[in-house]
Amino acid sequence: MKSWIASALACLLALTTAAHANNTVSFGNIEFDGTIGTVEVLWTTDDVILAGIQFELAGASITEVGGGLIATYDWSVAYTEEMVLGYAFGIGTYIPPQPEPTVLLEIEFEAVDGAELSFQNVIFADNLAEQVELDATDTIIIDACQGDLDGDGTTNVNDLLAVIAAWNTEDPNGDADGSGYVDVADLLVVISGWGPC
Ligand SMILES: [Ca+2]
Ligand SMILES: [Ca+2]
Repeated sequence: MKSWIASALACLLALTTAAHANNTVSFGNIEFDGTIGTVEVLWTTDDVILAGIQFELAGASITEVGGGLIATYDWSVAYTEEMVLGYAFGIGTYIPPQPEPTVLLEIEFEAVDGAELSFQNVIFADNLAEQVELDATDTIIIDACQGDLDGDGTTNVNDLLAVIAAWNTEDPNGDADGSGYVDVADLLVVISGWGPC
């Protein structure tokens, strides 16, 4: 009897873990000038039909919310400095599954340089008004001087060379996005941050 329960629990756990892996809330592109910025919130799911969202953004004060799928599907949106609330107002406005990470909405914010953004108290509901199991553990460090690897206050060819010198290694001197590895993503960070800051 006990082993039956154990295997049933193990099976349930496996199913739950799979469900977590399917549905993800994460950060996309970010722009930040030292005091104000914009960040994309991405949504990925294989099978959830989304009807409502609620979450808090830690690390910044929200000043505006819009764009993305919630604009495309004409959702009702409300927000405070900390929290975003959005919901479909009619059956035809549910957001269908998004197998690839897709911009759910964009947040304009005020924050201090170097702050870490994260999601808190994330509640996503499907078309049956049931809470969706999801992974919202992504975090992002906001950096007013993106790509400035040598810290001289400007992102230029020296930073590009730092990436190339550390290519395909774990050398932090070339790791512009802080991923722990130096690859094409770091090149893109340097290029997008090009210029004085
Ligand atoms: Ca530099
Ligand atoms: Ca990297």
